Amino acid sequence: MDVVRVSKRLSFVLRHRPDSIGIALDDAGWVDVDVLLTALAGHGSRLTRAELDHVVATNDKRRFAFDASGTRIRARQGHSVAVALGYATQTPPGELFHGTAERFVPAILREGLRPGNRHAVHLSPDLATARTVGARRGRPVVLRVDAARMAADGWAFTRSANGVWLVSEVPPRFLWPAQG
Ligand code: HQG
Repeated sequence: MDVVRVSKRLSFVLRHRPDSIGIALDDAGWVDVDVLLTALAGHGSRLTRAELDHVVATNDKRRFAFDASGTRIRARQGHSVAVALGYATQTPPGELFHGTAERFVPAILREGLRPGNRHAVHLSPDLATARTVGARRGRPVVLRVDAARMAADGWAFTRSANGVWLVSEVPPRFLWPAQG
């Protein structure tokens, strides 16, 4: 089994296109594991439950989660389909980071961080993680987010179980380039 390939397929199905294999997610993004495995098998990706467990357990960014009973699975974040993930609002650390590619910086400083196709803007708890995220798209630049002031102004932050902070948008007044 190619673990990375399976992870990418799961991300695609569980975040963006469950319909591509003929399944539907519930309101919180869950689908029965049996339903998922049967649908994947019917669309060219035969996978055992043990293999799925392995992918979920070893995923570098803990992208997927089983429910408490282990009978349902969902993506922890990153959806473009409508789901209510149900993470509690939390007070963020004083500052958070966003890694992006150099070419996006002028637009971001002008109009703020927008969620794009996803539901939320994704923020990293540390500079190194943000740089890695930014490097996916080109020469990385890290922006610092004044999360303390945003929280004080009433913006709701949630934290995914893998440490990614989510917020609906970040207006430009809370952003500035980070050094290093
Ligand atoms: C940029 C991965 C122009 C934004 C990563 C980013 C992360 C703007 C891109 C997670 C903009 C959207 C999320 C504006 C934002 N003008 N560009 N106003 N506002 N952008 O992939 O944060 O592997 O949707 O900077 O590791 O890069 O999927 O978001 O470059 O944690 O689990 O628009 O995805 O995790 O790109 O990445 P994305 P992201 P996974």
